[in-house]
Amino acid sequence: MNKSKRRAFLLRALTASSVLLLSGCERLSRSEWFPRVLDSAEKLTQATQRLITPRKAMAQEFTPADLSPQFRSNGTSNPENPQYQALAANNFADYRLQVGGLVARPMSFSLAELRGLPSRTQITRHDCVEGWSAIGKWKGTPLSIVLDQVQPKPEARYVVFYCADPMDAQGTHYYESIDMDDAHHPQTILAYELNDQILPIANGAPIRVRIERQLGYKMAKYITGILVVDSFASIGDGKGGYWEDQGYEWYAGI
Ligand SMILES: Nc1nc2c(c(=O)[nH]1)N[C@H]1C(S)=C(S)[C@@H](COP(=O)(O)O)O[C@H]1N2
Ligand SMILES: [Mo]
Repeated sequence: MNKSKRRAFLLRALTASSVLLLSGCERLSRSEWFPRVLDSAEKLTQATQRLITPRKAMAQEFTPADLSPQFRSNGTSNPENPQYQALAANNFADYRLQVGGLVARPMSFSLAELRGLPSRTQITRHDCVEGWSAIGKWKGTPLSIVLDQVQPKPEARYVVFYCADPMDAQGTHYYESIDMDDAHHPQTILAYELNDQILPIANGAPIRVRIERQLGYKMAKYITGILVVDSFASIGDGKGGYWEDQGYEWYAGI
């Protein structure tokens, strides 16, 4: 595209998105949460990204030739939690993933039950804010399949992941949250395999989530429970995740 064509294109795109924003505003202004959304520049970034990249767009997938020689571990590499250690000692045979909150049918899943559900395999690149990336092959149960089973209620807005690893002496555990759009994204999976092997402890055994259109810290490892909520204001310090409570952005889109 030459310069003037590109400019015309950008102008058209801007006009189109302003129209979208306006019609969005009309709808939003009638809902209570609009003022809260507007006060955050981050939410605007999120809204802009959604205009530019369709909400359902897939993250890039790679081929086996692209795999990193090793998928490193970051953050917790082995939770200092006696209950977790007891489960690990028994190869997670007694592990149960609790799924509850604003759902019609709270359920718990053993590893065998999760593995028995339809699975998805994907080779994707993981980007950590600390400045490293790695390409890995993940296999797991799409979160949407688990959600279909528990049936979120109409007021459900977020999915919160609780983790086994304590982060401080007070016993604050790692946690994360995503919205229902990301929860239903086809590449959002509850992974139990990495590079054709059972998910190693260093990478979040027995279950860690992959959210391929966001940064590494969103991808909670050592998941013990999933809670469907309409707000995360009363969880932790209320920012939606362990790192968010320390100042990271809740929406870490890439
Ligand atoms: N429970 C838990 N999940 C976590 C972390 C953690 O410390 N604890 N670290 C996060 C960060 S910052 C990154 S980059 C990835 C690292 O995943 P990996 O150990 O498989 O490389 O996990 C994320 N999920
Ligand atoms: Mo990270």
